[in-house]
Amino acid sequence: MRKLKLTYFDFHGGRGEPARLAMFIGEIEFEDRRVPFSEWPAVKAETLFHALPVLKVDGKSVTQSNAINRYVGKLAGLYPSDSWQAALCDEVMDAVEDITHKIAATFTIEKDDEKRSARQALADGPLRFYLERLQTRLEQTGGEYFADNRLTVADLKVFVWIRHLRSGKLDYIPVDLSDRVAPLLVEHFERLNNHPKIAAYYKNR
Ligand SMILES: N[C@@H](CCC(=O)N[C@@H](CS)C(=O)NCC(=O)O)C(=O)O
Repeated sequence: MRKLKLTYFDFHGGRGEPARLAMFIGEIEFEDRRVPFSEWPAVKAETLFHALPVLKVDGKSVTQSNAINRYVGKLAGLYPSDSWQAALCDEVMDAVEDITHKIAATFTIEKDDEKRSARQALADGPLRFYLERLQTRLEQTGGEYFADNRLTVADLKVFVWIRHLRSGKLDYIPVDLSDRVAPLLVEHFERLNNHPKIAAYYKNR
C-alpha cells in the first residue's frame, strides 16, 4: 500500500484542503502534516517551488495543488475517467487557482487603506467575474456538479473557495458577495456542506 503524506499549513482551507477532503471522503489513509506559520521558513527551503501543498508518496514528492488534487482524486474515485469530463474538472480547478492568485496578491499589502481599495476592486471586478462565470459553468453542467454528474475534486476546490469567501476572514470582501452574485454556487456549497462525509470531516474541527 502507498504511504501518503500531505504537507500544508495548519488551517481548514486553502490550496491543501481539497486534497485533505478528497482523501477523507475516499477513505485513503494519509499523514496530515500541518506546518505552523512559525516553522514555514525552515520548511520552505525543503520544498521544490518554495510553496505548499506538497504530497509525498512513498517518500517521493509532488507539488502544485491541482496536480495533487488530480492524483488523490484518482485514488479516491473523485476524478473523471472520461477525458472530456476530466478536462471540465481541470478547467474549474484551474479557474479557482487563477482567482486564488489574485486574492493572494492582496495578503501582502501592509497599509490598511491600500488593502481596502485593492480588496474592493477585487470584489467588484475579478471576484464577481469568476463567481459569475463559475456559476454559468455549473448551470451548463446540470446545476449540481461541475463534471461527470457526480462529486469530483473540482466541486471540492470550489467548495473550499466559497467557504473562504463567506467566512468573513477576508477583510473588505463583503461576506454576502457570493450569495448575491452566484446563488447557484452557494446552493452547491450548501449541498456539499451537508454531504455526510464532508459534514463528518468538519464536525470535530
Ligand atoms: N501554484 C501553486 C501555488 C502554491 C502557493 O502559492 N502556496 C501558498 C499557500 S496556499 C504558499 O506556499 N505560500 C507561502 C509562501 O509563498 O511563502 C499550487 O497550486 O500549489
